[in-house]
Amino acid sequence: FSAFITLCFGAIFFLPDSSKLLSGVLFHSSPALQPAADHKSGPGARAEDAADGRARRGEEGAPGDPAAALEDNLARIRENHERALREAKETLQKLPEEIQRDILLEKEKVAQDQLRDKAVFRRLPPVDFVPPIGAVGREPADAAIREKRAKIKEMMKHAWNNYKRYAWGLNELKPISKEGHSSSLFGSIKGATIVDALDTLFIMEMKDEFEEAKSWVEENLDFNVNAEVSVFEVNIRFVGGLLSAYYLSGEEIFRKKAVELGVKLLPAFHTPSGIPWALLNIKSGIGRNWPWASGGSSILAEFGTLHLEFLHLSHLSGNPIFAEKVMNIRTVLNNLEKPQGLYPNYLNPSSGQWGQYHVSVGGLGDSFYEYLLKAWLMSDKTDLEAKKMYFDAVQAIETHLIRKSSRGLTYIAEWKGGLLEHKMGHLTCFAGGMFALGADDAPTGLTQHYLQLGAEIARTCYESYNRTFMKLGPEAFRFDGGVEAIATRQNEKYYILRPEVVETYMYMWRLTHDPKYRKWAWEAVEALENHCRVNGGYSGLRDVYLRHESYDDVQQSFFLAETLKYLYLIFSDDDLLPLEHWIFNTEAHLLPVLSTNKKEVEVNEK
Ligand code: DMJ
Repeated sequence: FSAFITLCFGAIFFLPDSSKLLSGVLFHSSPALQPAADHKSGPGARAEDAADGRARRGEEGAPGDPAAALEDNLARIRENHERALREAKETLQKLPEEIQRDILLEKEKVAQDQLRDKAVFRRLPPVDFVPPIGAVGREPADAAIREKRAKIKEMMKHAWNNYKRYAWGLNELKPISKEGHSSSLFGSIKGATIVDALDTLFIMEMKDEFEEAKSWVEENLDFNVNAEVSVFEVNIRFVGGLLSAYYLSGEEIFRKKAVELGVKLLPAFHTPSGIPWALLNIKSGIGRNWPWASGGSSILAEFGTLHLEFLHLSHLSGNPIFAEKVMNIRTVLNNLEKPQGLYPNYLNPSSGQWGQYHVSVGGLGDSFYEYLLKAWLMSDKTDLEAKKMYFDAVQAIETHLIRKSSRGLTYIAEWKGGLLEHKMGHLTCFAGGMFALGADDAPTGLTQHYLQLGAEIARTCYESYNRTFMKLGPEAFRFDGGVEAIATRQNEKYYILRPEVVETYMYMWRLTHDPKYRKWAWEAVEALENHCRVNGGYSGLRDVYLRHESYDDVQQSFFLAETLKYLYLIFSDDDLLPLEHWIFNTEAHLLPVLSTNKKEVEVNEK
């Protein structure tokens, strides 16, 4: 045993970079990196979740035999832990020189791969820029709507000007302290707010601001940094933001930067299964997973939310490598058995097997489902495999996760090894828009059903806002213990300027033109103005049920990328960014439908 421990410490302290390699395997409780803002898990949360699951045994909605399901789940956890331990032991049975040699070999391989990948960037071919459809719209004819739209543009100016004044070039703004804010999600990459805001500035016709943002990108946006980043966050905000800015403006700098960053992310896929790591050092090319994720797993909502951007990277670079990487993710998923047709949130990139059986349409799962539907739509409806995967998944979600409260509110619960937790996250509220957006292509006879489901989720999420003092929704709300659509735990009462509820209003408005969506959206605007607006910008709130604001002092970059963009679109005519031409990535960045892929992806009837 003592030899084992000595070897452990030897490996960790004396070998260069070995801690990085080993930490994903050994130190699952390492506090060095916090989980992504949207992935509020962590060792503590996991234990609490397990306890909750036990308390809820036999509750309404739990399918099958709960005791057997729990036993199954425990067996799987045990098996995962044993496997991780075996892998750690195998590594540590090697001599320190052997471990060092392995690390050097791995480093060399990564360096060679990076050299090969960089060649992609050097050979960037000329492309014909296709002028964007509906990138700027007309003024709405109705004066009252025009005024509301102008108000939302003024909000964007307030958010932008304060970022510019107090945090220019940094990732985000602290609107109370009036200084910059940096999250570990982007490592030392800078300028998240600038890149996230580019397309919103463009469609709002804030031309001077767009030009200053473009100049900053040209002169300062630097990916040659020694930084460990979240692959998912960097992809949706930076790659997505740059692609969107390119497709709207035709400015080459954005294409060049998007491909340059895409190349930097490629080493994340160097795993035995090709399922990418969650975290990647973009200088060394070494990746690992969140220490809190089940048995060293990658996260469904992270590796499942690269598809749209990576297809566009291949399209704009003329190199298929990006598309190949994400199509391989799909192959791995299609070859796996799915419990009750559901996709667990955790997948181990080394074994290619599922981790814990947790299923969620909110945090950890959400945008994977969104990207299945949007892959279908973005392919000009030729990617039949994506369509099938989406509708199969939605059917399983309806059967096992969607429930109605006793007073008639439809909600999407979380599924933990066969047991339901009757809680819905703010993040989950995007699903109303998703169901409605997919309705047209639903299996025969189900179009109306999915539109209706979208409307019911929109109503539930509206209630989660309306039942608070601030009229802004909490991070999570529950349907148990006698409450409906209300947060009961203190750590779920915050609102961080998230977009998902107004995102669903936007799709529902576009698809139904029911005036209540404009009414609800305007209530959200008023609440933002009354409670989140401060001199230095917009701040999140710690508790939406309190009578007085307690600010979290962060103006999230997605407030400019998503929340304000969706609100602006709700008060614009439909010819601004028509849905049949544009796909919104999960950060609301715009990607045009790619009609050139016809017939490339057929259904895999496995
Ligand atoms: C955004 O970064 C994206 O919408 C992501 O898919 C989920 N979370 C945030 C906003 O809440």
